[in-house]
Formats: sequence, C-alpha cells, structure tokens
Amino acid sequence: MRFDIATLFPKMCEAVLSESIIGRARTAGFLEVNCWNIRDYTLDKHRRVDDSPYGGGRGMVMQADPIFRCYQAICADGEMAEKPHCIYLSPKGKVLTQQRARELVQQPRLFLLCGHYEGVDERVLNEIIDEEISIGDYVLTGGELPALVLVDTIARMLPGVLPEKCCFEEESHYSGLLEYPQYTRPAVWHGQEVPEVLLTGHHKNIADWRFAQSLDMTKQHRPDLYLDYLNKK
Ligand code: 4HQ
Repeated sequence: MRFDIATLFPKMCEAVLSESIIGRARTAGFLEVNCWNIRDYTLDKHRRVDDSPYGGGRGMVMQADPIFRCYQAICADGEMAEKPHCIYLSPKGKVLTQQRARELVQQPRLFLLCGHYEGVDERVLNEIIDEEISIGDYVLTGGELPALVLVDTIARMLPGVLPEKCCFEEESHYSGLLEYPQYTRPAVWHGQEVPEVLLTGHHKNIADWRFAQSLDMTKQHRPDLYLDYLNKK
C-alpha cells in the first residue's frame, strides 16, 4: 500500500514514520510512504502558500493552487495507474473508527492532505477530496498529527507489518470491546499480585477470564461501546 502525505511540514511526518514498527515496515517494503512539501509547488516568488480570508476574519487560509499542483505531481509520480483515494484531515470530517480504518486498508493508494492555519480554500477540497476524516472532537494546530494517526492505524493491519494477525485482531476496539488487562514478571509488584488464573496455564479458564474482563472493562469505561456490542450480538 502506498501513502502520499501533502504537508507544509514533511520533516515532522518523516521523523515519526521512520521510527519503531512503521519505520521498520517501510524499510522492509511492506508499505510505501512519501511526504511532500506543498511549498515546493507554489509559483509565488516568495514561496507563499497562504493568504488572508475573503470576507475578512482572523488568520490565514492555504491557497488552492499550490495544493492542487502538489496533488498533480503526486498522481503523476511512479508507475501506479490508479488515482489515489483522497482524504482531508479536518475536525469537520467523520470521526475515525477501527471499522473505517479496516475499510481503508483495502485501498491501494491514499493521498492525505494536511491543512494549517485556518484551513484550506474550499475549492481545492471540492476538486480533489473524496472524504474528510477527523481523529476526534478537539482542535489541533494542523493536520499532520491526524494524518500520522491515520497512517499508523491502517499500516499496522497490512500483511507483514505486525508479526501475526492475532496482534491486531485481539486488541481493543477490533472486536468492539476494550482489551483485558495485561501483566508480566514479577508475579508480585509493590504488593500487587498477578491474577491467579493467569499463572495456572489453563488456557480455557484464562480465555474465559480475559473475555469477562473485556466485557467488564468496556461496561465501566465505555458504556456506549458496551451497548453497541450487546446490540450487535
Ligand atoms: N485540525 N481531526 C485544523 C484538527 C483535526 C482533527 C486539522 C485542526 C486541520 C486546519 N484534524 N486544521 N481534530 O483539529 O483531524
């Protein structure tokens, strides 16, 4: 799968995506990520990419043309025939869920547009964007962190990125429930003991205990998810 991120801060994206599991997966060729600087596509002699909003008001708005020209360069890059599925990260978008990420992992190619300042000229969104996605109901300074969240969530489901499929299929949200609590050595720490069933080696009892914990945890912390889970069964 190929990701292209259009941003004013490519180094910020590159730094995060070069570390840990995603960094290793990129080196191994399980996914491709390219970070593009929108500023490289301005025709302005001062390399400007923003201007004040028509109608007045605070802040600056990213201009349509540098974004469009960056998008065209991305589409023309490489041998891939298909046009990417285009996403704008924005608090106005539909909130990202594990379910949506699981659908997006089927795409061969994603284009992610990161906005800054007060956002981008609506006309370039009309022209190139297929879908707006939000990572939650709060406001950030730019779309880079949301784009990185999206890449991370999708990339970990690609074959080869995690050692086994079970690594993501058993985790919080995948089944619609939160994950059971985890413990490792030592068996007693600061007077707290590891739940006894986990030390028995009895796989059926352990699986039952974990499932009960998942249900209980979800009911306590996320009653909204708990009700969805009960209704779907
Ligand atoms: N922003 N989920 C404003 C977000 C955001 C979010 C990104 C701030 C876009 C222009 N994006 N810029 N929450 O708060 O996706």
